[in-house]
Amino acid sequence: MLFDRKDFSDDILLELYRTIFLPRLIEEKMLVLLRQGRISKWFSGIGQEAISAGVVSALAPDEWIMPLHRNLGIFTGRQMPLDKLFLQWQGSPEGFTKGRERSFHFGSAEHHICGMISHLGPQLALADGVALANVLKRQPKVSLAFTGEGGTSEGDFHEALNLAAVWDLPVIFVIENNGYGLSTPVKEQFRCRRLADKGIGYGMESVQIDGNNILDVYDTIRGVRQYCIREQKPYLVECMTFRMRGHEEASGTKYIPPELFEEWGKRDPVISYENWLMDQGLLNDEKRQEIRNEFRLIIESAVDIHPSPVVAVTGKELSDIYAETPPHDFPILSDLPDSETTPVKRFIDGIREGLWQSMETHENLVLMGQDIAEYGGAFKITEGFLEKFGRERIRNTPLCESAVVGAALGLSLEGYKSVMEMQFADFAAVGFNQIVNNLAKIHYRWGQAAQTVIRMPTGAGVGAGPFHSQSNEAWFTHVPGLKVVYPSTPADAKGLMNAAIVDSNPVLFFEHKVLYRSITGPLPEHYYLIEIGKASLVNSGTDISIITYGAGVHWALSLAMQKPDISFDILDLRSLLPLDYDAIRETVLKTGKVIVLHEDTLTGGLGGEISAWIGEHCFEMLDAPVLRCASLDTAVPFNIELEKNFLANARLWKTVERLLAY
Ligand SMILES: Cc1ncc(C[n+]2csc(CCOP(=O)(O)OP(=O)(O)O)c2C)c(N)n1
Repeated sequence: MLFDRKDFSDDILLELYRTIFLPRLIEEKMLVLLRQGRISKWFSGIGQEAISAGVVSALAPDEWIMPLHRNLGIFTGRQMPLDKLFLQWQGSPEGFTKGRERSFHFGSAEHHICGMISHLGPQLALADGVALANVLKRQPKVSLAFTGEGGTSEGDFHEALNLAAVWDLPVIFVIENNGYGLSTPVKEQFRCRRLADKGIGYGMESVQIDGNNILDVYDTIRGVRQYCIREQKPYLVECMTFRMRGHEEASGTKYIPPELFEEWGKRDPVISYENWLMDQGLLNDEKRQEIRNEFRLIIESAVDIHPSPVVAVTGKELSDIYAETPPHDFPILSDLPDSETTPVKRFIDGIREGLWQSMETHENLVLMGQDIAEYGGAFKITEGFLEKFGRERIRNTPLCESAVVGAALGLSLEGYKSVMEMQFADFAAVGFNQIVNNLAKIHYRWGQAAQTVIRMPTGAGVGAGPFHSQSNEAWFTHVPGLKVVYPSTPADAKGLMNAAIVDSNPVLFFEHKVLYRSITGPLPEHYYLIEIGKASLVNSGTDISIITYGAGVHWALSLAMQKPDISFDILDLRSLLPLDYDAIRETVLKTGKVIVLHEDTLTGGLGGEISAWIGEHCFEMLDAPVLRCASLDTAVPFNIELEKNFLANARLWKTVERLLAY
């Protein structure tokens, strides 16, 4: 292997040796602990250490890195305390994740390392978000994300690279091409000659280098970093390397021809570099032994700290789901606005005013979405925003929902808030993984807040067919870590939008398209919040309770108008996660007869959950079974008559009659 020292000082060359050597020694220890049963799983990076060591040495310590499962050298290179790392790998409550996450699935804001989720590709777009924050702050910094060659087949790879190119983001994407994705060889993974060539397709500079040569990696990343900062552009680096052990320790290596181990064994990144340093007279046996002894001592003393024998279940599990929102003194609107003195506006105006005033209130708020800038968004909600707030904060996106949600999380790592507009709630399906696995779980996993709002124009009633009409809120109310709000009045839309933006957690904001221009109501002019998790009683009565949200509120109110002889207690939930159980209990207590009404389809809808809760907690208060009134268990049909028949409203009166008969 040829090493070119360029103008690197002796000190740098020796420091690089320490950076590549420590993870090798730790891994050797881990293999012993694995055999002893002290750890249960290990993904080895032996043979690939030059990449992590070179990368971490080339970046500034406060530049975010998104490592994967073979990047131990990133964690040690950022000086994470070894004792805590060992506790983490043993699943100890004293590790970085309180025993909640696996070996490398964690990060630390202090070390500017963002922990991976198992799905690999999604991490790439987080680097886009961090890079965007760096651009907005005018900070001369890069972010860097890793992927294996297997991960480059994921759509997330394409989305993240394309977004970085289109937005001119200073991100370094590093592919570790180690020949196999689990057992899948490269010839079954892709057809291009070199993965680096993919850069051309994105309009991005790229290079393929020897990933086993630490000086090549270090020098390349240093140069690429300067390029990205100078040109404000991304860069793709493909590092050729080889995985010397199984995918993980239990999975073996039978599928790899033995001669490959022999061939790559001669190119071992640690030993090759060590030998070169010896040849250069920078290292000798004595010095090498000295470093080895020093590291062994550190490793042994870290291993000696045994995890608490019993995983203490602290009772904090549920309370760690959400990040705490910092205290603030923004006005909270708790009473319904006075309809005499407050200007009456449309539902859509509530959303728009909320966004507008939030943009004025929070300088660190960015809006992102398809066609939201000049065009003003599919529903014209952000019309005029570009002129007022500028192109940096009002960002048109390419068609890439997954990458934009990922970028939102990346922005949040750097303290930015964001609102992403899903053009239609239906399209959240292609950003689903980022929402339910990355945004939702990050705080519980390693204590990182994800402050972002995703706007979800939802619902049927306009003959838009199966993919522009769905009610998919129940996809998300099932996911711990998310908040889900669903206003039905202009005032609630504004207050909940403002509250969602202030909140330190990921909030899905459902806005019913039919309500946009059909519903009006008093809309206070000032900036205010409405507390998330609080329902609103919109009609007080004694015969029957209708617990509902969104369009359901208006169906119920309209029925109450048509049937003045029946006394309806109508509860607008407003927040679906968390639910206001006190308000639910109160209405059940009042009437003893309950319908849960929603536009979402019946099976698996939120109505099932609420009915079950009432059954469990309010059984003695009931005079009849809780009935659910929901849409048909079909896709949303296009034809208007079919759609009317599909919607829950078609069966609301029948359901009321049935309940009254008890
Ligand atoms: C979305 C997804 N599909 C499948 C897997 C299972 N899996 C975990 S690692 C891996 C191989 C990844 O290969 P590569 O990206 O080349 O990285 P390497 O493990 O070689 O470092 C697979 C298939 C996964 N974690 N996530």
